[in-house]
Amino acid sequence: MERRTGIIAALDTTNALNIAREIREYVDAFKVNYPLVLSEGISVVKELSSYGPVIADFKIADVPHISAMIAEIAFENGAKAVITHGFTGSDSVKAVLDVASRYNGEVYVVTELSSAGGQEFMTGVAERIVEMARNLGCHGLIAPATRPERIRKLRELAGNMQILSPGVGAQGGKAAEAIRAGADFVIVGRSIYEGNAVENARLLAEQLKEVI
Ligand code: O7E
Repeated sequence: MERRTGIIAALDTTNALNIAREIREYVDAFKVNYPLVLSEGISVVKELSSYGPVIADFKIADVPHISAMIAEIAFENGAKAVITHGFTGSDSVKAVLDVASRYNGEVYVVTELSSAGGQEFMTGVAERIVEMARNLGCHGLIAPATRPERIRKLRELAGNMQILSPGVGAQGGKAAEAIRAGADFVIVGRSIYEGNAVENARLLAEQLKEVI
């Protein structure tokens, strides 16, 4: 993912297209999650692509042939990247990567969720997930802005992979701190789209200029 502002907008809102059009100068990509795609349909991925690269966050976590089918649908609808879980094991992640390579697309692997529950099981295997993702040639990782010390640790193991970090603002994480800990991008939802999205995105981009 090419970095300019370091911000990826998580558009978990029904007003996504309008917001994307208004904030595109302040963000590097848009992330599309289930609340949006299940209410608007898959065509929203293509529509959003006209405003910037789209990361299809379909949290792929299935057996390889189904994981591949999900990735195929994301890429054939214009996604630039997909997010897959890593706990599925290497066969499913590899199936997603094989599809991505046909589209020149990118694959980001979830390490541990930014929520408190992410520590119950996922923290215990996150390092192994990073190692698997790196060995397979994945493009990047998702790691929690709510726990910068974990970003720092996972960064050491990540090699050239990029780190995308959610959990900023509404979940308590701090954008600049996540970047300083080793994240390449922050993923930000409510702190942008709730209230004045343009002003929120502009201020965040301004703030991140110092650390990018
Ligand atoms: O808290 P917000 O409003 O800034 O939204 C955060 C977004 O990042 C939301 O779309 C959520 O699904 C996503 N996210 C996390 O919040 N935490 C994680 O650990 C991982 C993700 C994510 O995008 O990865 C896919 C599972």
